[in-house]
Amino acid sequence: MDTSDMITPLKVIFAGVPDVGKSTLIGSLLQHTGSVFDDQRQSDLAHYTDGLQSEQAEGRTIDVSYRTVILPNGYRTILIDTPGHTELLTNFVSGVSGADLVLALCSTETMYGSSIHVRIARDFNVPVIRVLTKADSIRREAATYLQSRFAVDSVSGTGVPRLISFLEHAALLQGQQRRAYLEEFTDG
Ligand SMILES: Nc1nc2c(ncn2[C@@H]2O[C@H](COP(=O)(O)OP(=O)(O)OP(=O)(O)O)[C@@H](O)[C@H]2O)c(=O)[nH]1
Ligand SMILES: [Mg+2]
Repeated sequence: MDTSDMITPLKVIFAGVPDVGKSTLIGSLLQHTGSVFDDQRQSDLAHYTDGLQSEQAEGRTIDVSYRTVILPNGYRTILIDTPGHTELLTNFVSGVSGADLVLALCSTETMYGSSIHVRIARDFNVPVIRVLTKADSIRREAATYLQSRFAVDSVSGTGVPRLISFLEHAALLQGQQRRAYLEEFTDG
């Protein structure tokens, strides 16, 4: 039996400026949790959520999209991809309401560029946790400098299992316990 049947799934929204790696990280999480069948595997990790022809041609997310993942501990999480481009910010707003958690992605290229998304998330009273992407190419100190709780390289998979463990723990908690756990990791 799916142990998450009686539990509200953890809803995680991925936020950040264009090209920071939101769609690619979701693709990496899908692959690392065994959520894709062999005949569905994509060579470009972003294509699991960027399904539209125009999204793949332009290499950018347009539609908010949702992917349900059964985590290794049997609990369920819903990963929500959003567009980074500011002209599509209304799509981000529609996704953030009702989310348990915002993962605010940053990289050494973008620095604090996702602050507009962070501000919106705070307006909706959703906990925000910073994740450094493209982390293989930088020194460990940069993660500290950028105040990110997690550092991943979605392409090589570095740091992704640790992020999955964190999501597993959050997903098995409910209500206020889940909220309190997430707030422990919240930045500032
Ligand atoms: N090496 C490396 N490349 C990455 C990583 N994350 C993303 N990329 C690359 O960065 C580019 C942009 O990644 P996307 O996942 O499409 O970025 P996005 O944040 O979804 O962009 P928008 O949908 O336009 O907002 C792609 O070429 C990815 O392969 C990473 O962790 N490591
Ligand atoms: Mg994208």
